Amino acid sequence: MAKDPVRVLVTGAAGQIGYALVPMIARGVMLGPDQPVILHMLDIPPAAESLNGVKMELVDAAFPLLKGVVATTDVVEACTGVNVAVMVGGFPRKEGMERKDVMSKNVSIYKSQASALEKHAAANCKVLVVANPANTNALILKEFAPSIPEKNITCMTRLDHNRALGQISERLNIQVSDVKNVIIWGNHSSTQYPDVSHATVKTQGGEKPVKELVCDDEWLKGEFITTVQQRGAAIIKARKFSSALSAASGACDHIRDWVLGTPEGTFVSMGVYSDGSYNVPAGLIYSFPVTCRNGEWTIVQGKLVGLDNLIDLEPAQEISLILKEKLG
Ligand code: NAX
Repeated sequence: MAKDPVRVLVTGAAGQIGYALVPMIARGVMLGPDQPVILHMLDIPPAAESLNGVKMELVDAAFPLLKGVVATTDVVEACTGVNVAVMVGGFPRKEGMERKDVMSKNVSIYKSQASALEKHAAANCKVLVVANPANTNALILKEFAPSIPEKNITCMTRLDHNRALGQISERLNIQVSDVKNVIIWGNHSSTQYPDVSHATVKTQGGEKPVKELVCDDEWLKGEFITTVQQRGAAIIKARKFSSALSAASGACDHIRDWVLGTPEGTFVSMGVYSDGSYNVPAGLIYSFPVTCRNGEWTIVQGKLVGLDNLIDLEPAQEISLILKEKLG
């Protein structure tokens, strides 16, 4: 029997990532090849015409799994009944802007979207924040949607995770699908810590540690880390636009693994609400290694090797400052 459609919200759907992401969702890349979907696309009024163009293209693509499209600039209409929300829209940091100014703009955006989700989304809606600063935006959303369970609000570090897998596969000249269990710790920013201490490569006889195969600690502790941390800037330099197809693909991977589960023996990186694991203060949205089963993520314990300065309090400090300013 055909499954009931799942409603997936993409905010900022007329933007670059949105344009790459919506066809992936409509093709079943996010929720599986037998899962019908109804796309809800939200953008702001200046982008309404462009958003309508995206809707027209979705119609023209005749995706068999796509059972409906809502394209709107009304946040309530966009959020009504959604089971999955991918928050890509936000105010981008422009030249000369302080981080604090961007945050302030995003507080207003995330406040209204959080309350619309809280009031109108389906019960147990899963939220993925992609828009930067992703960890902090997720925390703002959580702050303004207190009735959404904290386990349902996450942010994306899967692109960084996938970038780390890609770098290892290039270095060893092997298939990326044979590499697993890298970890992105912390923030989706240049302060993140990509870690291969537990990463392995599938070999004919079983599995081998990445560290043993790479056999170059200097590279693993140096160039590998900075390449992953600064990959976004390298893409902008090369393409003149920021990462879009890889970000869209990372968002699909994040939701797919969360909803459908991680393969046995594999963990992935997700920005999730800290329960105090690894001494990361409870309540921060922080990227940890997680496994997923039955639609729930669990932080994998005991994976910290030789890292002392893991905790990056930037989002916590930012949000308290901004909330203080906003709420008095
Ligand atoms: P674009 O500027 O192409 O698109 C953003 C879209 O959001 C625009 O269409 C804009 O009109 C819309 N928007 C603005 N305010 C909105 C609001 N209040 N409600 C709904 N829509 C709104 O940016 P794009 O390249 O698509 O990137 C989107 C976000 O993803 C940015 O914040 C970017 O920094 C972030 N990224 C996050 C990544 C991650 O790994 N977490 C990686 C890629 C990307 O840089």
